[in-house]
Amino acid sequence: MEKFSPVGEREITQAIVTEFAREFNEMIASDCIIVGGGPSGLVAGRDLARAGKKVVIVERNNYLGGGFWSGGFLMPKVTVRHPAEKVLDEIGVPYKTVSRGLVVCDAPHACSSLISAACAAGVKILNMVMLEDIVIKEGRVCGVVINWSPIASLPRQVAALDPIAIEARVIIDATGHDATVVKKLEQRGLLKCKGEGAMWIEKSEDLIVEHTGECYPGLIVTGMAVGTVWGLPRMGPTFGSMFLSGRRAAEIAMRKIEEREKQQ
Ligand code: 48H
Repeated sequence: MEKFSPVGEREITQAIVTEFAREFNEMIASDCIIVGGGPSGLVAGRDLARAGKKVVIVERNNYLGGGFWSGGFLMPKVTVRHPAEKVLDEIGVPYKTVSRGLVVCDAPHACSSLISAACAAGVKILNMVMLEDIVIKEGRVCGVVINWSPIASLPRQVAALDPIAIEARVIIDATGHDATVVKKLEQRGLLKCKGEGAMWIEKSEDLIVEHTGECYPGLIVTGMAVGTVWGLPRMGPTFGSMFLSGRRAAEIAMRKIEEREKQQ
C-alpha cells in the first residue's frame, strides 16, 4: 500500500493560513461582490468570471446553492421552463422534458454542477460570512461590511466583534426573498421595497427577469430579491428565472464595471 507523504500539523496549518490570507487579500477590492450564493448569484458570478471579471461571492451558510438544493416541498427535483434550460445545457446537467417548454432534473446534480461551474470560472467564495452592512459614498453603494456568520448566534455581550469592509465596482444583491442588501438602504430611507407578491407562475418569471437591474447606484438586484423590491408575483418551485435573472444581472454589471473603470 502506498504511504502518505510525511507532512505534519505545522505544514498543514501553514498551507491553510497562507493560502487563505493571500486569497483574502485579493478579495479586498474586486470588480463585483455578489451577496448570496443561490442560483441567481452563482449564474451571475459564473458569467462575470468567464468574462474576465474579478468576482467574490459572500455566503452566510457553510454551503452554496441557497434554495436550489431541495427543489420544491423538500422533493429534490428542479423544474425549469423554456428558454432557461440552455443554462442546464451549458453546465452539462441532464434533464427530462415533461411537457412542451418544461424540463425536470435532479436538484443535487443541477446545484453541484452550477457551484462547480462558478468555481471553475474563477469566482472566489467567502462562505460562513454574512453581510452586516453596506458602504455608501457620494450616493453610491461601493462596498459591503462583513462578519463571520457564527457570531450571529452568540449572545450579544460575547459577539461584540467589529466587522470589516471589502469594496467592489459593483455589488449584486442575490440574497433571495430577504433582499438583505437592499434592506440596508430601506432602513436608511433611501429606497422602499414593495414586498413580494403572491404566487402566479405564468406571470412571475418574465417579470423577475425584466425588473432585474440597478435599484440604487452601485447596487444591482437579482433573483427572488427582485420580487421583494418591486412587489412581483413569486413562481414557487421553478428556477428558470433565477438563471436568466442572474445572467441579466451579469450583463448589466459588466457595463457598470466598465463605466466605473473609466471614471476611476
Ligand atoms: C450572506 C446571505 C445573506 C447575508 C442571504 O434564496 P436563494 O436560493 O436566492 P435566489 O434568488 O438565487 O433563488 C431563489 C430560489 O432559491 C427560491 O427561493 C425560489 C425560486 N423561490 C420561489 C418561491 O416562490 O418561493 O439564495 C440566497 C442566498 C442563500 O444562500 C443565503 O444563505 C444567502 O443568499 N444570504 N449571504 N449574507 N446577509 N442573506
